[in-house]
Amino acid sequence: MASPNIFFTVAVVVVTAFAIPSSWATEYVVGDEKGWSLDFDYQSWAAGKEFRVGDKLVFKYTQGVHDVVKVNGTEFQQCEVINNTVPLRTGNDVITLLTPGIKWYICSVPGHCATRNMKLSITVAADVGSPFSAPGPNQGSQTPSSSARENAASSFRGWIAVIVTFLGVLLV
Ligand SMILES: *[C@@H]1O[C@H](CO)[C@@H](O)[C@H](O)[C@H]1NC(C)=O
Ligand SMILES: *[C@@H]1O[C@H](CO)[C@@H](O)[C@H](O)[C@H]1NC(C)=O
Ligand SMILES: [Cu+2]
Repeated sequence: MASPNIFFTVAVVVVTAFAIPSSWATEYVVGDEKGWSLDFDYQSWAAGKEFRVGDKLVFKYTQGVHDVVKVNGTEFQQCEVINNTVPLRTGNDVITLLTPGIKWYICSVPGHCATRNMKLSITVAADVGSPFSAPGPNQGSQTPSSSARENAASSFRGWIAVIVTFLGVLLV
């Protein structure tokens, strides 16, 4: 008959493996020190980054000067909010990336998107941090740095699992 401690250990390992990736979510300040502002190249800013489900975008700007609206591809192209989405206006708007796919954000102040480049489009990848999740469809196109990050994450989780299992065995 297996000891209840075995089940406890297995439960701890599983919970640990799931909990670690979410604690590694990244918070991106859009535009870094420039924030959400006029004439900044947000496409270049986004180009080298690997956005994942669970990560956060923070739009920083002077309240009342700009806003942030999540739009679709058409609205992004036309720099126009058609969908009467309520803009975010706090000056420190935090958006958690909840689903994978392409996301579009613009400033709805007239001219700011169309002529002053206040438009950001990013691609959010699925969170592949859990050892139990299947490889994402973007697996083949990953940059070396993100692969390295994942490998490091996997081996770190692996070691945590080994240590937790060892402690669990000691308890039995
Ligand atoms: C458009 O608005 C509808 C209803 O308010 C919402 O469900 C949908 O997600 C919006 N689409 C986009 C691209 O924001
Ligand atoms: C974007 O939203 C508008 C308004 O809801 C809609 O008319 C348009 O077809 C949408 N475009 C895409 C690509 O979903
Ligand atoms: Cu603006």
